[in-house]
Amino acid sequence: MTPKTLSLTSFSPFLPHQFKVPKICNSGRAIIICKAFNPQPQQQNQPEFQTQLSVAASESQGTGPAAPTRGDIFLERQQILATSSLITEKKKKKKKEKINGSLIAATFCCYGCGAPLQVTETDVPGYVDPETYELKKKHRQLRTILCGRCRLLSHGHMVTAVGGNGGYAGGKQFVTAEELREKLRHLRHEKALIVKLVDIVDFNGSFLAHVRDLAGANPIILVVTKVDLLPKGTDFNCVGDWVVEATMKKKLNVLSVHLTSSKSLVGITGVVSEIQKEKKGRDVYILGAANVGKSAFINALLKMLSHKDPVAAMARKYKPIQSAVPGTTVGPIQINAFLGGGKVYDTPGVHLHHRQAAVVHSQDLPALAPRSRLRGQSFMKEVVLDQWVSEKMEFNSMAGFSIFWGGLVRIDILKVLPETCLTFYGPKAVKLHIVPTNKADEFYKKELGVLLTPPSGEQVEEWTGLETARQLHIRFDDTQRPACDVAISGLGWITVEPVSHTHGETDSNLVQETMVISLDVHVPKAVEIFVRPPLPVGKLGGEWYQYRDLTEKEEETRPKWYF
Ligand SMILES: Nc1nc2c(ncn2[C@@H]2O[C@H](COP(=O)(O)OP(=O)(O)OP(=O)(O)O)[C@@H](O)[C@H]2O)c(=O)[nH]1
Ligand SMILES: [Mg+2]
Repeated sequence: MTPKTLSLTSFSPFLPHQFKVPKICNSGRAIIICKAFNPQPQQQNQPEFQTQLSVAASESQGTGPAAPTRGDIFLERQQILATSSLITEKKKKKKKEKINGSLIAATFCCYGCGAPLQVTETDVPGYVDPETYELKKKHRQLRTILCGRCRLLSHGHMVTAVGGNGGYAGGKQFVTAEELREKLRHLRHEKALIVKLVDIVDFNGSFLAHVRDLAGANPIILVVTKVDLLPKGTDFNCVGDWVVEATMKKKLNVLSVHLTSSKSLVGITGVVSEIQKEKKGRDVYILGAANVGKSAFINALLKMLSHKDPVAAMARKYKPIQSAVPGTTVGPIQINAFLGGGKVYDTPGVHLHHRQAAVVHSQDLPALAPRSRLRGQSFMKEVVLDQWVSEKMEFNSMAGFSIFWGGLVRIDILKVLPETCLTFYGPKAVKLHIVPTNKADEFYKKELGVLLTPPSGEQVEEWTGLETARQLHIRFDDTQRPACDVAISGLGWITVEPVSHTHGETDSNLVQETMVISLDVHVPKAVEIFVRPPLPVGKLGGEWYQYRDLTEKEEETRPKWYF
C-alpha cells in the first residue's frame, strides 16, 4: 500500500488505532506518514480490503474544509472493520463465490440501520439485490439504499439481528452484542458531544451506568425518552427532580437532563438548543441501550430542526429506521443535520443481558413494548379477596398470595399491612394474575404460555423458568407515601405503598409492629431487580413527592432538568 502523507495540521491525536503514525522530520515542517495496516492478518491478501484502506487514506489527505472530521474517521474505521469481518465470515464458511460480489459496497451502508451493503446473504442486514445495487451504483445513489431487513422492519416485521450475551435466544444471530459494543469503544478517544438516552419505562435497566467506558471524558447531555408513556396527570417537575437525584446517585456527571418524547415531541426543542449551545464544533453521538429510542429521537430532532434548517430537512429523506426490535441499528449512521456543518451519529444500541428483552423470543418482543400511556394496576386486600371469596376467612391481608406478571415475574407476598397496595406499571400485553401461594407452582405449570405469556408459542417448551429469586425486606417509616419501587429490568415497575392512599388512616399500633414489607421476587436467570425510590407518577405522585433540601453548593452544581 502506498504510504500517504499528511501535513501536521491535519494530524489528529484521535486517529483510529489501526493507523500507524511514524513521524518524519522534514526541514522545519513535520510530515506525518500515515500507514494503514490490516487489523486482521489473515485478510492481508485481499485486494478489496486494501482498496478500501487506500480510499480511506486518500480521503484523509488534505487540510482545511476538506479534512475529515473525527466523526468521519470514526465512521470510516467502523465501515472498514465491518467490511473486514464480512470477509472473514465468508472465508470461514469457505464459500465458493468470489469475494468481489459481497464487498461491492464496502464504504456504503444501509441508511436505515448502518449495516454495510452486500449482495450475497439475503438474510443478513445490509442485503440488497444485485440488480438494484447495480442500478443505484450507476446513478451514484448508493447512499439512498434501504436494505432488505430494514424494509421488513419498516413494515412491522420483527427481524432480530443480534444474538448472544444480551441478544436474543431466538431468531437468527448475525451480530453479537459484544461486536456492537466494540463499535462504540473507540468513541472515548474522539472529541465529541454525547447525548445519552434512557428509557423512562425502564430507567434503571436502560441507564447504562458504565457509559463513561464508552464516552470517556466527553460532555454528556442526559435525555430521558418516552415520557408520553407516563400515567396521566404526572408532574414532570417531580419526575425531573427524581431523575437528577437518581443520576447523581449513580455518580454520573451530566450537563443537563431533558424529559422528552419523540412521539409527542415534548422536550425536543430544549435538547436541540442545548446541543447547539454545547456542540462547539464537535460531532454529536446519540448513545444508549438498545431500544431506548435513539433512532426515533434523531427522527424527532431532524423534524424539529427542519423547520429552520434546510440541511436537516434534506436529511429527513433518508432517516434511520426505528422499530420495537432491540438491535434495529447495527452500525453507526452519519447524518448531516446542521446548516453550519457538524454531524449527528446514530449508534447501535448497547445490549444488556439483564433486561427481559434478552430472554424472550423475538416474536414476544412487541409484547414488552408499551404502546400507550401506562395505567397502574393495583392489588389490595379487598380486590384480591373479592376474587378469591373462598379464601376470605383465611387471610386478613395479601400475605400468602402470589402475583404473576405474564410468565416473566412471580411475586410471593410474605409480609404486608392489611392496607398495603402494590401497583404494577408495564405493557398492557403482559397480564397480571393473582393466586394463593400454595397453588402458585401448579398454576404456573398449567398456565405458562396460555394465561401467562410471554413466553408464548414454541419458546414455552424450552423456557427454563423463573430461576432467580430475591427476597426483599422493605423498611418504611412513613405511611403517607410509597416506600419504594421494585423495578424489573426491561419490563416495568411495582410501586409499594405500605398504606394505600384510599385508606388514608390506619391502625397505628399495627403499623408500628410491621414497619417492614417482605416480598419474594422470582425472575428468569440474569434478569435484574432494582429497588429504588418511588417514581412520582400520576396525579398523586405530585402530591406525595418530597424535594430534598439542597446545600448551596448542590444548588449551583446540580444539573438542571428541562421538558
Ligand atoms: N411512545 C414512545 N415510543 C417511542 C419513543 N421513542 C421511541 N419509541 C419506540 O421505541 C421503539 C424503539 O425505538 P428505536 O428508535 O428504534 O430505538 P433505538 O434506541 O434506536 O434501538 P436500537 O437501534 O435497537 O438500539 C420503537 O418502537 C419506537 O417507536 C417515544 O418517545 N415515545
Ligand atoms: Mg436505532
